Amino acid sequence: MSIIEKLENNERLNYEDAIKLYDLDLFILAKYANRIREEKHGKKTYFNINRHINPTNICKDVCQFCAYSASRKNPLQYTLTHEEILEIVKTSSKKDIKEVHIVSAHNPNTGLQWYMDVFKKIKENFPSIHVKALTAAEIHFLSTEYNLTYEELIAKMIEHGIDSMPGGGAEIFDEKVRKKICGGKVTSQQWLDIHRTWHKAGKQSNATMLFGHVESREHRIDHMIRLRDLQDETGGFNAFIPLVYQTENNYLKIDAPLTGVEILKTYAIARIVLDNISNIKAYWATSTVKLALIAQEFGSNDVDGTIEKESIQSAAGATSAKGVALKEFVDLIRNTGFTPVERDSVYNELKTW
Ligand code: V47
Repeated sequence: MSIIEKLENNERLNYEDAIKLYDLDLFILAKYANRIREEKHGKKTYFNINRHINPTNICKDVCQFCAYSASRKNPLQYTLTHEEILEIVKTSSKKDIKEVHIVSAHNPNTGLQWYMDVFKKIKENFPSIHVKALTAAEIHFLSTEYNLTYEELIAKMIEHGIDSMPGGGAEIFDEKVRKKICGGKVTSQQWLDIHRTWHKAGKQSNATMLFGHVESREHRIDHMIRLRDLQDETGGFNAFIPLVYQTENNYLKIDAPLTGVEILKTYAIARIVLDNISNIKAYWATSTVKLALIAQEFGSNDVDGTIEKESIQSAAGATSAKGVALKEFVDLIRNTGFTPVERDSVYNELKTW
């Protein structure tokens, strides 16, 4: 059966089929990706009102793509106190945020309780705010550093008030590429095991993929299929987030950044291949707001949130440092013919704007 026939029949694609998708014309892909988007979500585009907080940039690991962590490329080390973090949450809570998204570097100097107690303090002071925190890369770092199993650490996370896990640290699962770009940190198998353990504890998470560096199209498909397999097993992923590689201030020199067509093809292919992950998020901080809006026509149904302050991608050249204003965000979604729907962190609908 040809790939077009399989798409027409809405069949699950295997690795070999999925590779062929990249050879299709962008607008053919758009037709099928959009058909699935419309079946699942109609014209709704989800976003949330959230605040990103990055408590420390001191990192034991050296990932070649990272411009955020303190290193030779970024000599400005910082570690926020819990009081400073609570003050940030307090200020943001007045703007009606529903979520704090907390991601740190792997700081070996703070002790485990510095990582854990802040979540408890946020929950005690702001019980209605969803705490999305600790990537699988951080969990692996903490479990190694403090000699805890993933199960033990996850039990502590839940006890300290973490509601869901963000999707960071996945990068690209292919072992050879991973060794080149982030050797030494959480392995692909460990990343998947941590999310499996989190899902088995009854919790939900997201999954990312960093693309546009030294990986090939085959590596992206392999990444998506490994996620699809785990999702078949647990059903715990809410969203897949392809992160477009930002090229500045890091060690990985890329001569030819991705074209808009390649980025849109990747969103569309993610929508087609990941038939068991409901939400495909065009994270505007890495795609740009404009391309995230266009991506709505290519299978994606989520643009992340207002963010307020963003440090990881903006350190590598993205224009996301200050987030985006709520009204502007909503108007942009509406003006592109979609319905802006505010969601909570686990995709319950809160308000149609
Ligand atoms: O895993 C680091 C990425 C991620 C660069 O779960 C870079 O809702 C692009 O995971 N260019 C952390 N990306 C951010 C993240 C995330 C973001 C938004 C929403 C969610 C969610 C998760 O940032 C890391 C890494 O892959 N990153 N450096 C860079 N130069």
